[in-house]
Amino acid sequence: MQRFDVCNGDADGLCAVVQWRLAHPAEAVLVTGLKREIALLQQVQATAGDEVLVCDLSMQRNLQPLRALLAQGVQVRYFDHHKVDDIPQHPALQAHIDFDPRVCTSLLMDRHLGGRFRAWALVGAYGDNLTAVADALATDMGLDAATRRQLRLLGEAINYNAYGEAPADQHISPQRLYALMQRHAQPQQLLRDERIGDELDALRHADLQQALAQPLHVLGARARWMQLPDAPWSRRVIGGLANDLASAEPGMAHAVLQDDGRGGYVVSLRAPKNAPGGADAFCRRFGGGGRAGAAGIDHLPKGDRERFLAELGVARWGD
Ligand SMILES: [Mn+2]
Repeated sequence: MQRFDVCNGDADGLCAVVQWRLAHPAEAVLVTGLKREIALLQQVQATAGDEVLVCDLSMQRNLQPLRALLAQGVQVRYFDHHKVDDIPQHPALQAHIDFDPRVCTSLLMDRHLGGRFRAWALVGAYGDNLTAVADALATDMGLDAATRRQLRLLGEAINYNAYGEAPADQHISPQRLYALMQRHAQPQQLLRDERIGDELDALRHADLQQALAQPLHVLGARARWMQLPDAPWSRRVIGGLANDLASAEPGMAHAVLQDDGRGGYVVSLRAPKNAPGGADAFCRRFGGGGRAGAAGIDHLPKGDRERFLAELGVARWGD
């Protein structure tokens, strides 16, 4: 019998599996990847009687391989907080799915395990940006402000490590990172005994400094934009940078254009925080998509940049 642990390579995914394997120690094949790699279940080569744990990967995006595994007689435990239309009813599927915006997969695992490895759950929750929820839980368990801050930095740093277009953009592979995390029943021990937390935190800040050294251009009264070169640091930083710029100037929309090395740009767009609508519709005009407040374009040809900027300067935001 083989076991497979399948998870998103961000903090929430890794911290969910860490909690499970601390509670249920056993050899398992870890299948994980970059943050943008969601369809991971199709990589699992399991047969009847095998066990598969899935954490923090949209069931909607993995339905086909899930159904195939269940039909083959594989036991599946599924923990996730992304929207899914219909959960297959099958005796071999144990599903822990909740799309309440105040939970993440690490917190669902924490609920299932009765809070046994809660500090790891907090790291996952901080990584998924559930700062207020995590702070409240941390305070409840008696953690002081300095420890809360440490766990938050670790969660954000592990989350940051999952960004990038390719494994070569990552400071450490999620497989190696998981192995370091798994050795410690408490994340505080990892922070004390290993350098990886500090390394990831320092890298994240160095990336942001490089980005903020690029010129920030103003377009009319309501938009600003920045261009980043074709480099690993810019592929890691683009999403977080757009969020930081948006928070710093809530009255403005922000676009970050990153040279993709293929004759165009990857675009990350944020509507003004005080009128958080229209980003998805704007990006759709250029072949992109996303959510009302945060959207993007995978490839904006260089020849379309001037039109993009002209339209950005006069765009209307909000609903
Ligand atoms: Mn998550």
